[in-house]
Amino acid sequence: MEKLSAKELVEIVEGKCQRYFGKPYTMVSKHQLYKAICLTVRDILTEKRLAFKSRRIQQETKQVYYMSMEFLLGKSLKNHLFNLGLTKEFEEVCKELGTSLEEMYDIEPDAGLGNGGLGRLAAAYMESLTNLDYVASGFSIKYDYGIFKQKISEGWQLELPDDWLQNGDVWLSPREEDTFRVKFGGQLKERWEDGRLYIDQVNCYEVDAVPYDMNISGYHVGAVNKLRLWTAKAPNDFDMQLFSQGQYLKSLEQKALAESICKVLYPADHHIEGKQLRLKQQYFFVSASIQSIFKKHLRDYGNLDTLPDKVAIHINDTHPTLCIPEMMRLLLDEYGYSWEKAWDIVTRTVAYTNHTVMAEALEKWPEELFKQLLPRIYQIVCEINQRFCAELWEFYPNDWNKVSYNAIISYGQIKMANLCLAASHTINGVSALHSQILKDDVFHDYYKMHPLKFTNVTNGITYRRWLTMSNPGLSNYIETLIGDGFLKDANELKKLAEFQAKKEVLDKIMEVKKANKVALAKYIKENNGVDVDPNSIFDVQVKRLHEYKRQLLNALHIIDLYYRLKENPDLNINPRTFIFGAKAAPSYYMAKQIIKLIWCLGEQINNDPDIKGKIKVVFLENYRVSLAEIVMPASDVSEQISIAGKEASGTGNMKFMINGAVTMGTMDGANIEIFENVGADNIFIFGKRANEIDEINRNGYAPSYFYNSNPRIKRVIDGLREGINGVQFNEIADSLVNSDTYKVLCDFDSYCEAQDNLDKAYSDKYRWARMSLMNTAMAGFFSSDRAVQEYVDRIWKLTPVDFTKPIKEVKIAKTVKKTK
Ligand code: 26W
Repeated sequence: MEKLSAKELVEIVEGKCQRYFGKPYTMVSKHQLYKAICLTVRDILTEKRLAFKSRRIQQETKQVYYMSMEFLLGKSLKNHLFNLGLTKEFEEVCKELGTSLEEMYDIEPDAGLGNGGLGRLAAAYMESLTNLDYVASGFSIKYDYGIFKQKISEGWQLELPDDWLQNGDVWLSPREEDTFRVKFGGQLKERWEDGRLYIDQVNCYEVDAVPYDMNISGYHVGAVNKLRLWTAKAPNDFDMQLFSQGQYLKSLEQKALAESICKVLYPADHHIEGKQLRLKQQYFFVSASIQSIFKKHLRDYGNLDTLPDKVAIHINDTHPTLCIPEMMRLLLDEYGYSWEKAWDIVTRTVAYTNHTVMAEALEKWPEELFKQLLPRIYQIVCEINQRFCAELWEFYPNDWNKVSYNAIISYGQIKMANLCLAASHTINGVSALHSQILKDDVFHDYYKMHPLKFTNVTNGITYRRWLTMSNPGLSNYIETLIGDGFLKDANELKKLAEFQAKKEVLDKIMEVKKANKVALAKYIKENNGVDVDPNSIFDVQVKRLHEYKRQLLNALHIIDLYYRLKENPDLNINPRTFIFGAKAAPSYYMAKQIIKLIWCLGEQINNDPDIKGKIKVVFLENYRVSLAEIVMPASDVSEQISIAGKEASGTGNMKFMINGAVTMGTMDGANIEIFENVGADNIFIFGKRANEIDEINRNGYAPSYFYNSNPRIKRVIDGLREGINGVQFNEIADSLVNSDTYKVLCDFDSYCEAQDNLDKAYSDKYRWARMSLMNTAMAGFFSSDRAVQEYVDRIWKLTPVDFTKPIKEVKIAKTVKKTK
């Protein structure tokens, strides 16, 4: 496909304005212009995708379906243009049309269809699969409202709806012809016909799943993949009969009930609520997805026997687990397979990634609720469970505890992770440590039965977005040093290490960092009204708020430092700006208290003349992908301070690293691999190791000991009780002294010491710049292209589409021009 010139593109955009808004481009609003531009890009991508599809069909390429409740895409326009190599052309287009590309980028809302790491990872993997010419489709829900917008009012978090479809729907193309029906509730009726048993679900209520497709682009490649988002619709918009009888409201009820399914993304991570609506969401999207996968496979290959050879289905955490019994249901009930044959197909097709070891996040459903909502699926899960328990019993004879602990159904609960283990050919964790913990602890019993099923794939990030697009200053400079090879292969960043002793390079790196800090300082001034000094250390912790991530440890260190400065205003430290960003799950009381504490710290410290502006504290509202794109390039210090053993991987840590921030971290998740890549000289490690935490837990932990024996800890906790900015934080103080589940007090001294070391390192300008450079240089391993290749090799066994093979001319070529 030849590249369109700016002139041709202008014509197409003009055509879109006329067609969609009935006006010449000179008269449309900026929002309409934005839409016309996006629609143009969408058409270019769709044309490419169809050409890619023809190759896939001709080559009968195996493909992966990535099932995930969350895809945290962020903004798309900039990304697509970058990937297509059309940024310059569209800059010209915008100029011609009397606007700027930046202005267009600003209009686009973040597609916030995710909470945090798991959702962002799903988006990254779709993009990397595309970068590598693999065929992949993502499946999820088209939520009307994504992750809530966070407002901070006097330090308290408020949640506002995120109406992302307002300007975000331009990327979505409805595909009504691919609608599937999903059934809930009712009763089961058995029917024998032609010597075969059929199960009918009667008196159920039915919902139509209508797909909307989004293009996923890759960097300078021929591939374009798709993300399919399902929306729920009542089969009949409203019941005419009821309406005629005068029951107006009732006639609309069905519609409202159906549409409630995709209304909103659940905003809690690491804590399940067991709500019926969430179970409905899960079944809704996997049922539609599996039906769609089967239909396509039958169209392409004629029967489902070959499914495992041509299709890999990936379960992103347990949320899409129901695709296992749904596949069984279709194979048994619709396609007449025997149980054994159906199970063989399913178990050779599905694989599962675990993303958390937090017990409260491992999904369980009350058996009664499950049975009523999904009667046939329940039957099938019971059968899977029986067979699974028989296998457990054989391996652990007479060990009732082990059998019931590992069973899929026990004590009135259905445990999704255990169902995933039973059916998946491969199970992986997301960092070396996490995968080890799965084997040693969380899934230990099952691991002993099937050790070969377990593997590790350390997470990765879309480094072009985080480095080249978000930090053009650094990326362009890197290009002058090592060429542009790193844009295709992140490992080439290693070549930067050669320059670690070159002062002029280090000067330039720090100059770029400074410019990025000035930009962030401007953002902070505009949004928080706080003046921060771009010459101070920008020390940043941005991630979901959770006690295990220990934002509280960071806050306690700041309080301690503040008291030290009050005692001695001439304390010799580098000025520091502590920056936080974090959304709390709306029902997570303690998390909201911690946000309030951080906010109060800011109020008190930023307005205290005694400390001469040496430290400042800023809480950034509404942390999201597009804000991360401003924060990462401007950070000096990356706070990755979770209690060891609890952060499965972390991916923010990788984004900071590639932007040259130095990690202050525990030996947890992927921090360990960052440490291994960057070396001990270029990272600050502190705190108990995972095995030490285990030992402390075994021996019993008494946080009051630290309070009573450590005067600094005592002073800080007493300070919480006395009040920060006039607000007392007794509940936080109590929880620290009485339980301290996440061992904040135990790691406090070690953290403070590491912070002092960091301060010293920063005083040596070139030492710090070298550390920063080495972090960027060694970050290549954390590319999601590498991670996806590992999934392909170890789990999905895909081959890329071959672009060197000739292809028959595709009919749809040149549609872009025709539809202007
Ligand atoms: C409410 C149910 C629930 C439970 C868990 C919702 C969401 C989750 C996710 C598994 C939480 C999550 O995002 N985990 C993060 O996954 C990232 C990608 O692998 C890791 O880098 C993070 O360490 C992990 O916390």
